[in-house]
Order: sequence, then C-alpha cells, then structure tokens
Amino acid sequence: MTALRCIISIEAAKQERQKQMKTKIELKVEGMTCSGCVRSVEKKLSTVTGVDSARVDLGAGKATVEYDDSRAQAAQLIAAVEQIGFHASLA
Ligand SMILES: [Cu+2]
Repeated sequence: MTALRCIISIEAAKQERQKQMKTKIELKVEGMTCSGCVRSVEKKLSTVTGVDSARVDLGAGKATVEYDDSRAQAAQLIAAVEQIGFHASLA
C-alpha cells in the first residue's frame, strides 16, 4: 500500500468511527407547559457532556437529542431533565 492510500484509509476509518459515535434519540418529556419550559429543557440537555444538540417540541412533548454515545448515555439525559423537575422517559 502506498503512503497516500494508507492515509486515505485511516481518514475513512476515522470518519466511520465518528458517525457511529453520534447517536440520536427521542425522549418523552412530561410537564412542559410553555416556551420557557422548552428553553429550560434544551439548555439543561445541552450542558450534559457529550451532547451535540437538543431540540424540544412542546406540542409533541418530545426532546430530540444528538449525542456521542461514548461520552453520554440515555440515562444521563433522562436524569438531567428530571433534575429540573420534568418527567422524562425513552420515547
Ligand atoms: Cu413553562
């Protein structure tokens, strides 16, 4: 294998790994009543280590979270939401 092809295959393997580590889940969040609640939940989730993004849909009562599953777990996301007074579970 030439050096260049070797570098290309290393890069491809890295990208593949990054893809695998990014997980997206939906949480059911109960107790939210207004856009203030939505912001609180989004803010709290985004402070959890490993979370890339958190988006809350008030009408659906759901939070969509993208995170690195080597650094965060669903249970931690649920615990974070419960810490600020809402009930969360896997959707
Ligand atoms: Cu509210």
